[in-house]
Amino acid sequence: MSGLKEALVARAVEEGFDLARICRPWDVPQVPARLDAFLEAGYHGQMNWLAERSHWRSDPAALWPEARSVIMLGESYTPDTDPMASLVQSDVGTISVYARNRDYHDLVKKRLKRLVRWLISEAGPQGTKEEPVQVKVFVDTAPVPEKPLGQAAGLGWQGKHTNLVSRDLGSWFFIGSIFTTLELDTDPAEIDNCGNCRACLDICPTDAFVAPYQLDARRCISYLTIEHKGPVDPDLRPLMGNRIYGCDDCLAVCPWNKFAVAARETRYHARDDLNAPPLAELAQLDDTTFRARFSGSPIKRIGIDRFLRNVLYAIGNSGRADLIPAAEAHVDAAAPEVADAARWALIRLKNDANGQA
Ligand code: B12
Ligand code: SF4
Ligand code: SF4
Repeated sequence: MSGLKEALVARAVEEGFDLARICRPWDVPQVPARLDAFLEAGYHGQMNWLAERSHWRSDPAALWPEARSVIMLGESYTPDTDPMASLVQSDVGTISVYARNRDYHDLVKKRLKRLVRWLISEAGPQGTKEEPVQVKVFVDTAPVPEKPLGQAAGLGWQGKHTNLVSRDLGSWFFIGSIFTTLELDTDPAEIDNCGNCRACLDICPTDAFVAPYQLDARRCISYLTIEHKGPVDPDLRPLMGNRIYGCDDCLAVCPWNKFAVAARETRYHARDDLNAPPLAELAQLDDTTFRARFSGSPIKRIGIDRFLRNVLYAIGNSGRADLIPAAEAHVDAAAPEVADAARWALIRLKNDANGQA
């Protein structure tokens, strides 16, 4: 089915994807043992959903036994400005690049659905009434091992920071997949091109990598700001700096990014008000204004309480006495993690003002 495959790849690029390659669902035999080891060590923290359907997450062939091919797609969200610039501005928050504008789940899903409609209409003899082509699309939230499948299809390799790195797109791309009963020609897997580099391991502010290719998510700022409910371990809070949603440090330092060009999709380019939002302003948001400001953004999912908790940790780390009133306003907050973060921030700022460490 090479004619169909070539047309599919061309169509995927027209739809806005930057990479499209194919593997079989059973091409990731290494995953079960590695996922088990990750879960047994407890590296998933509160993300119980990773453990709950681990039999599917380990084995895409078990997730849907009739599937014969997995079309793996990559979509660039490469920033057009330095993503680390705001980390040194103590009065603003840093939001990770993927969340500075529209939610990729919505955009990638729409593209996948359009591509699938085209595929079904083009599939030819296998798409008969007796044997209709079947497809399922996934992006992020399903129990699918997207990174190992992406490597098996050749989108990129799992770098030492654990994410997929592409020779062309570097570390800045989302992954989506289409499972289908069609037997399409496959592509060769990608090899590891990290070599002796360890830039991502060395820059991590919380030392979250237990070894190259292995992340203890419980220490990762992305996990702490997005997934972790309740108060964060006080030992980790100072290391979070002003990162209020996600973290990009390990991605941003990857030398393979030098080949990446800014994303074609302008709805991933940073909104002006999310590039370096003032912490004092963010601390004033309430449920209604938070929802309005982050409508269509992935940030909306974490809710106002976790968001304020993160903003207050950043305020506590700012060393700025002028932010003391912003923290004081939340010391009696109804949400315990917000009140706790406000008190922690106040103690830290007052100690800073008194010249104590
Ligand atoms: C859970 C999750 C997280 C968790 C855990 C991250 C993690 N590394 O697992 C948290 C919340 C921390 C997270 C953070 C981020 N995430 Co996330 N996340 C996921 C999700 C939903 C599942 C990943 C998973 O299964 N983790 C479980 C562990 C066991 O898997 P793993 O890292 O692949 O672990 C493997 C290695 O340990 C490996 N291994 C062990 N030993 C060895 C040895 C060698 C030699 C090798 C090669 C591998 C290896 O085997 C394990 C099993 O495969 C995927 C979407 C999906 N459905 O796949 C998105 C996904 C991985 N995330 C994504 C992104 C963009 C991010 C962030 C950059 C967001 C941000 N800016 O804050 C950060 C990056 C942090 C980081 N360094 O990983 C993208 C990555 C795109 C890409 N190019 O790879 C994905 C694919 C979502 C998407 N559809 O685009 N994420
Ligand atoms: S996202 Fe940040 S905290 Fe998480 S592993 Fe990468 S550098 Fe470390
Ligand atoms: S920073 Fe270096 S070690 Fe890390 S993923 Fe990129 S090439 Fe690999």
